Amino acid sequence: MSDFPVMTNDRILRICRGEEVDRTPIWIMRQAGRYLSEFREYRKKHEFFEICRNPEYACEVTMQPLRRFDLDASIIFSDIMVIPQAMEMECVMISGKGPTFTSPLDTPEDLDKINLSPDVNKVLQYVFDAITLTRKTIGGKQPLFGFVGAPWTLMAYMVEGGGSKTYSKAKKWLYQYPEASEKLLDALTTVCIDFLVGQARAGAQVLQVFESHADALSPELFHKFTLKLLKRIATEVKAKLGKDSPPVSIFCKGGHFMNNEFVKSEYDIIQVDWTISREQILELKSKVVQGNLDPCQLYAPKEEIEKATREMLKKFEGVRHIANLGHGIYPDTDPDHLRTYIDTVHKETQKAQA
Ligand code: 1CP
Repeated sequence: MSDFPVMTNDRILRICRGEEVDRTPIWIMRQAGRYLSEFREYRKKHEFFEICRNPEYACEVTMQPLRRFDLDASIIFSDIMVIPQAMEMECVMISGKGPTFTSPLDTPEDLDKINLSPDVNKVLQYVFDAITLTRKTIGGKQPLFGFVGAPWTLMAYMVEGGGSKTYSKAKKWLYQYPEASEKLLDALTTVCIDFLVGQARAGAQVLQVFESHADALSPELFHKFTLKLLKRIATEVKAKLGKDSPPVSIFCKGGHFMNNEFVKSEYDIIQVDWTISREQILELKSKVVQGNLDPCQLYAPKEEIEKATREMLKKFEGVRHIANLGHGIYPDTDPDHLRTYIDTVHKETQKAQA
């Protein structure tokens, strides 16, 4: 790892170590993507998963938002679906629909048709190569995030076959086939751990776990099926990496009752969505808290974005804060409105030079 460029912007890493920073750092979930014309142009030439699998393409697309905006982090261009693909489930990206599985899991017998323990270092090596190349290309100007989809979120897609409003098919598994569900979730957890460890070894400097469908779960289901697995991910990743472990971040979308559980965990960063109150944020204060402007706020006129940004910053006063949105940026967002958000965070939080 020693031949990586020296970091010239390490605000996020400093915040995670509890050190002072000159201004609140900011990055954006889904900062590379369809709201950028250069990304849409690139996608005309290359299929989505072809970009993920080719380290040079993935690097190029990761760099696109960094060239436009004054961001404090990058996130490797990939998708959470690379894990189900590694488990030998076919998943294709359908325009206007999103990731789609050709043969979703229907009954527990279908678990025999997939590979529950893939050799991550072999089948996902392309992600590690993309991370190493991208970290070198960024040249120390921003730290690089690696990520995984959390086990429940991955299971939800593998059973539903794609996005869903209710996740009722996947929840049906939890109620009807609890043992098979646990078997699948446990296998996914092991893959998540190996994959995050590999990403850190390849050069990822922060790791984020996306539990994007936490909001489908009741507190009972959350406690029964996923909390212990999410905690295991942070604990085992850190145990395997030892003192070199990067900070690890957890995002349970829509899960306030879940956030408090991570105060007593190995996670360093808790990402929150826009529905959380100042009081709830303060309960997470012993951790770094990341978030949380509503991505729809970026549809408002620029003056209103500036005002909402100042209000958001106030909610995080006294907390170690990494600014972000409360969920990924939407494809029809005007990039200039995102610039207003980023620049306002920097301007409002810049400390006077000593
Ligand atoms: O800069 C970046 O963040 C880009 C890298 C990235 C990441 C971190 C992509 C590219 N996807 C993700 C994570 C991801 N993928 C999550 C977790 C974060 C979140 O909650 O938003 C999830 C749930 C997915 C699944 C996914 N992939 C969806 C949602 C499907 C649904 O209906 O629930 C979609 C639409 C995708 C496709 C996708 N992934 C990434 C991009 C740029 C796109 C657009 C597709 C395209 O270019 O055709």
